[in-house]
Amino acid sequence: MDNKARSLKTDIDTVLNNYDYDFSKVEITSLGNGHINNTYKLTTPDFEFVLQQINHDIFTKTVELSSNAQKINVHLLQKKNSGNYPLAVPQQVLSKTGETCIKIGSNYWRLMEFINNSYTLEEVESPEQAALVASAFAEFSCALSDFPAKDLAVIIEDFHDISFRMRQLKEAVANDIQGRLSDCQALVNFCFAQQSFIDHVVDISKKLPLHVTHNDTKINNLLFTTGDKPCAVIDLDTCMPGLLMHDFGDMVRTCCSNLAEDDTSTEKMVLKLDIFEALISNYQNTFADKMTALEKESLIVGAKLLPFIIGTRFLTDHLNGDNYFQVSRENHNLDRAISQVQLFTLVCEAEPELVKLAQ
Ligand code: ADP
Ligand code: GN1
Ligand code: MG
Repeated sequence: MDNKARSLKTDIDTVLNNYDYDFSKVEITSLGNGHINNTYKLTTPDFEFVLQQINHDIFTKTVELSSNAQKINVHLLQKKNSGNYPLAVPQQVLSKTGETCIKIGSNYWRLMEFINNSYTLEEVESPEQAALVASAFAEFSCALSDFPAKDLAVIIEDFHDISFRMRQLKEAVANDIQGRLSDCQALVNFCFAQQSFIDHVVDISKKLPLHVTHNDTKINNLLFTTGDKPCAVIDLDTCMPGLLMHDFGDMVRTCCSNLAEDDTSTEKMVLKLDIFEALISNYQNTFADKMTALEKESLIVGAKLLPFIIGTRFLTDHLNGDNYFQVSRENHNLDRAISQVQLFTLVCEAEPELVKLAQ
């Protein structure tokens, strides 16, 4: 064990002393491909848990974050118990003093129930699977349609506000603190040239109703079980009042490309139209009359917006020196930005076909 691993083990032991379970024999392994938090699986002879170190630099309202998740879980569990929510609701485990999240030194941690026999996928393989994915995320928002949105703390202000994200990009470009601008000037110019699309997003956003949305519906925030069936929505960190087009758009972003988010062979990127059709028809059908005509129309705007907005966020982070998203290689955020902007371009080009598939 190196020093880093030893220090992590010591921290985790201290964290676990706060819980009423026997962790004397515990195996710790890393979990998932999240870009923000550090997540571990804990296995004891009797139980399995998920332990998460919440990134406090990004989630500055850490206590509110776990308290939001608690409120949502209580609501979803009631729905489930009355037969109105088909998925599992992974519970946060309360500490000995009843807390949903605990602070050790300067770090925040929480313990969660591990859903048995579950795993995540990074890619959707068939339209049938895409249909299940869309229904699962739609069931999640539908079950929260009578949740009082004002009871949720806003964890990250202006999270999907494209004007805010463009201002952040403009600032990063003006400062160019890492001297990286010259390598990505063309991409920056491309982003700023999308003003008419941005204006359209701003205009339609004002006319759409707020829902409690997940705001990070990438495919690996869904747990699957035997037979690749979705069994739980996870990663509730950014659940806030928001727009359905954002949740739908992030599903398209992570299900409809044949390439991973950070794949550098962007010339080989194609949009999987059969997957798109399965996503949109099942998302709309699950909402049924809970979705307005304008919301239905907005889903295609969301399909363009999410690759674009996340592409600009990766580009901003690249210019700022990779402070936000975890990176594992040089230019990782730039690679992600190039790939997401390419996906945005493909979705825009395919728009006439997407509109037909949405009918
Ligand atoms: P991040 O915010 O870093 O994306 P997540 O909450 O998505 O963190 O968790 C990271 C990974 O941990 C997930 O992709 C999944 O593999 C696993 N995971 C999280 N919660 C659970 C759970 N309750 N049961 C089983 N696995 C889980
Ligand atoms: C982050 O935490 P994770 O990896 O599920 C990010 C999302 C991005 C995503 C891109 C709080 O999600 O907004 O879409 O990376 N989460 C936050 O993969 O910024
Ligand atoms: Mg996640």
